Amino acid sequence: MEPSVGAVPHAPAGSHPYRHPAAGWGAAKSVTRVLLEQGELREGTRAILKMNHENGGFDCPGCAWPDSLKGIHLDICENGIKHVTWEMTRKRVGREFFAAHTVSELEEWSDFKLEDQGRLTEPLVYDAETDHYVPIAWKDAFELIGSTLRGLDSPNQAAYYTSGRLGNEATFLYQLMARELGTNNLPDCSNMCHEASGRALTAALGTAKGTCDLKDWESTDALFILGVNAASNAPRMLTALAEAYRRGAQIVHINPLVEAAATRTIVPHEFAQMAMDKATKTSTLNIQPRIGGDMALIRGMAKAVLEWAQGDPKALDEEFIDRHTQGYEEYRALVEATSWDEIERQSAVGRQDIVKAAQVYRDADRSVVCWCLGITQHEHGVDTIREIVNLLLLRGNIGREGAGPSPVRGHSNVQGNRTCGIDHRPGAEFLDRLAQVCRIDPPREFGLDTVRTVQAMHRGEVKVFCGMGGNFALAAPDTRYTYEALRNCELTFHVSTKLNRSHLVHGKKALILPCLGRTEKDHQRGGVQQMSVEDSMSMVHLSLGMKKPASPYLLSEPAIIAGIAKAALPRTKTPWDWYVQDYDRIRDTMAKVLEGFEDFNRRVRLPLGFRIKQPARELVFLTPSGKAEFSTAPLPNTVPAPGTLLLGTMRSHDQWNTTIYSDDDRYRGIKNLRTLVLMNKKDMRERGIAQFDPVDIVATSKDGSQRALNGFSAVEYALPRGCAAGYMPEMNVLVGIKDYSRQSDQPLMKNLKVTIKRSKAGAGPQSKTVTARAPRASVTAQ
Ligand SMILES: Nc1nc2c(c(=O)[nH]1)N[C@H]1C(S)=C(S)[C@@H](COP(=O)(O)OP(=O)(O)OC[C@H]3O[C@@H](n4cnc5c(=O)[nH]c(N)nc54)[C@H](O)[C@@H]3O)O[C@H]1N2
Ligand SMILES: Nc1nc2c(c(=O)[nH]1)N[C@H]1C(S)=C(S)[C@@H](COP(=O)(O)OP(=O)(O)OC[C@H]3O[C@@H](n4cnc5c(=O)[nH]c(N)nc54)[C@H](O)[C@@H]3O)O[C@H]1N2
Ligand SMILES: [Mo]
Repeated sequence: MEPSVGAVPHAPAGSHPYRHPAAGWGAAKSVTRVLLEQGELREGTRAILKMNHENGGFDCPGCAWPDSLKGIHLDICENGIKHVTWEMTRKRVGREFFAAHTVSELEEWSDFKLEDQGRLTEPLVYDAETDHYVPIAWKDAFELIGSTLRGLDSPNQAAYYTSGRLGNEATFLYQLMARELGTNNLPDCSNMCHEASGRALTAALGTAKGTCDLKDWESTDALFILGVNAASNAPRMLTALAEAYRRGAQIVHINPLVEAAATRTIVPHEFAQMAMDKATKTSTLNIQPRIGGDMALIRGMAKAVLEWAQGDPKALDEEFIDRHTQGYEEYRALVEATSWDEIERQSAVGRQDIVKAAQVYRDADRSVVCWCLGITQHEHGVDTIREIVNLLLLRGNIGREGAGPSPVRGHSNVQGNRTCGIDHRPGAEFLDRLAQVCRIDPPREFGLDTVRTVQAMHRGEVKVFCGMGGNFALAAPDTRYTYEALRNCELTFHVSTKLNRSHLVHGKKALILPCLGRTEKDHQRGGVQQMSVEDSMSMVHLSLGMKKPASPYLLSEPAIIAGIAKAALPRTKTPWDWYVQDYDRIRDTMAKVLEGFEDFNRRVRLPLGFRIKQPARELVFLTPSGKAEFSTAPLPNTVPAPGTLLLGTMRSHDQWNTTIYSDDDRYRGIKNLRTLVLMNKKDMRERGIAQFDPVDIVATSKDGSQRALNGFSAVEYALPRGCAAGYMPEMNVLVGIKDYSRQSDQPLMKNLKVTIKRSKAGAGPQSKTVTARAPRASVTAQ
């Protein structure tokens, strides 16, 4: 096969069906390779043994899946280990490196190579004259930020982004700083992942989060898993799926792609099984809707249940519906009025298969529905999640053990970030308590989310951008537009562990502020500090770093926030240094401000931490009607127009968001290729495209504007007709800035309307216009 495109030399690209179970030997091999490459075989292994432990260890920053309740000693997975090892690397990127390379030169480097230079070691400032980053003292860095912020006409000219790994205590200080400064401009990565879940669940149940915990997963009769690639992105879920299967529970996967977690697995911590290569099934039924067809599919399941209920009242939980819900009759009428033809057309799933899934649902006493980005990153994400809740309500699958909605979050503390105040649309009650306890006067008008921050920077209305973790330039939609927006800023600064693209796509002034990672010891005057995090199932627990910091000049995130706040707020009312000396003090304040955090310091030290109460779990619905509310949204039209395809962007197995570990995607059988587009065989044939042919992908935005990627390789894949898929962040160039959902404001990262054509001769995969990891070079906006 021809070598794939890319700025770095590539081995031949390949695509072969993956025939092995998820996890197991492939995972072990991949982990060993990363440990060796990062020079961390001994220390890395030691640290990994301490990860996710009840007492002591640090919380794995790899995903937001909860820790085992059963004291499993190795509650870890391949991708968690890779993620931690990436942070613990022995490699360092110090001042000599920055002296040797200009920023313009680094811009040509791949994202892999940038991060692979190792951990950042000291604060750096951009010197425009020489085009180099040069060392700067912490004090001077804070003063540069402080003076720029003080010089703004309005606090709303700055935006404070959070990527979801920031611990709860740092999060609280961060939002306090923004609000004491006078802005709610707190865009976060949630704006790109689960905003739809929060909005839908709040409207339906009065609670922005899922109601399930691991015990519910362990006792349910049926699990419905929608739009998540668990084997790669929440691998510890594999254990829960295998256990459910062994128990005899039904497991239904709903995904246009049959992902590895929808087949079988070797349970990650069961080494004896691994030695014998013994796999457990993780699915009892797989259904492949067309991209965006989930709402119709769920509506079909509800229709089947309501039809059965006519002869068998037990198909519904009428008592639950009467006592706890609002709007049932309207919903029933709507479902009756939705024809099977329409449901089949919109979901691209036959009635028989929908009925099969509905049967599983009807026959289960208790059902859990889990979802992730395959459901949220759509125009109608909120409506789809509300339809999921409708289905759950029909059989009283909320507020009892083994049942409920269970979104799986992304970043390890993205849920905690929201709980602790990162919200551009804060509630009045929260602001009132913040004002009272912290004696500040927080602004009441809503702030900017991710998309609106990019737009405001582009218009010059936001002049200062702070990235608290993450890699905004690559993670945000519309890469070219986002780059222009960041470059338009007066000042951009990032609190980071590793060098990434966002440091190179900078404002007139720019800073890189290196911080401690979660694996590292955080020494403050009051001793070694711990940070708390909240997982997808609302469990809050402490995380204790154990490694010597990568450099003596690193500061903790709370210390950096305090440094900025003191410089920007000369008359601050907040005792920043006092908080940083001892994080218990931050927690004591949080206990007074945040609902559910009473007695925080004591409860967070319990062996498994504590669970934040979910009122909906107790059948208390904080909705206008005081009941769980059915929704009655019409089915959207999701059928692609003739000649067009729906394209979803997603992660490969060997990547962590914008961090790419290799060009392989093991479970999908892809080797050495990221600039690809997965297509149905017939869709390829219809367009005269053969396996690995170079293709041009043109996305048409809501406003009619077009964006293109050229010379990507078409790869045949078993997805429904009319669908295509490829990787983020390379494909973010295709997502127009105005392509966000009017329901959730989330960019439509799973729902691009594209045409795909064979590239003209000469624009093949070797074409210099396409590089694997420098999307800027590959944009040809039309
Ligand atoms: N190793 C690793 N772990 C991670 C991450 C990582 O990058 N690497 N990222 C973390 C983050 S921040 C997040 S938010 C999560 C993301 O976790 P996922 O949600 O699993 O992320 P994606 O890779 O975007 O995959 C989305 C899945 O949705 C499916 N899908 C696409 N469109 C549709 C649709 O219309 N309907 C349905 N039913 N399915 C659809 C795709 O086939 C794919 O299986 O993972 C977290 N964990
Ligand atoms: N097309 C498309 N785009 C997407 C998505 C998609 O599915 N499709 N998914 C979206 C989603 S769900 C998300 S969450 C975003 C991800 O967006 P981000 O969260 O912004 O990106 P990451 O790649 O997770 O950030 C990696 C960087 O975080 C820094 N970092 C790592 N550890 C730490 C730490 O402990 N502290 C600090 N301060 N910094 C640290 C490192 O410098 C590293 O380079 O991307 C979004 N973009
Ligand atoms: Mo995410």
